[in-house]
Amino acid sequence: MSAPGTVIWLTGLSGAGKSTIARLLAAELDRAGTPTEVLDGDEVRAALSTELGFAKRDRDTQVRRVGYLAKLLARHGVTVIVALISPYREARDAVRASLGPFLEVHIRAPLDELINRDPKGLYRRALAGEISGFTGISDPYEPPLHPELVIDTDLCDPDTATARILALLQRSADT
Ligand code: GGZ
Repeated sequence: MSAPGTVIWLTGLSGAGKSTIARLLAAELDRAGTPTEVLDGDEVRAALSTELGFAKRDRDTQVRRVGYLAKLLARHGVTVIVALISPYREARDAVRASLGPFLEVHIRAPLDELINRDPKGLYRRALAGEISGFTGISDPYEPPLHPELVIDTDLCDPDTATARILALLQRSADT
């Protein structure tokens, strides 16, 4: 289904759907017998990056750490799904350059929609000034210039998004 060691890097704003899609995608790959691991920003922060905040330098460190973990897993043939805001293009591109097969997928939705969804109340708090440096509100997000795929989660449901990434994986394994 996918070339061994492929890294699927889901980037996008908080609440866009990265974690949901990562879990669904992992379940599909598991079902197909593909060794798969998910590296989710929240979880990696809790396990390995508790000292990091959200300044650019810290976010870049987080991206580098996750990229390194992905590299270790990928070189043993694991398909790695990363779900990370990873807001800075240069950091993402540096990770891409350090890895083998790499599929960058921009998971996006309009900011109004994200503010409406707001399952954790983070946008409300950011807009109220209670969280500083919140990506998309008071901190930048640099969209990928040449992603392998863009998914608009206001226009398609998580199952459709997952199917589109699986199709991308299949195409990239065939080339
Ligand atoms: C962005 C923040 C912030 C700020 C806390 N900016 O969607 P979530 O809530 O559950 O996951 C987000 C997580 C960001 O972790 P990442 O490691 O993916 O970010 S990065 O790649 O930029 O290092 C979000 C929550 O933490 N969160 N404060 N200021 N998101």
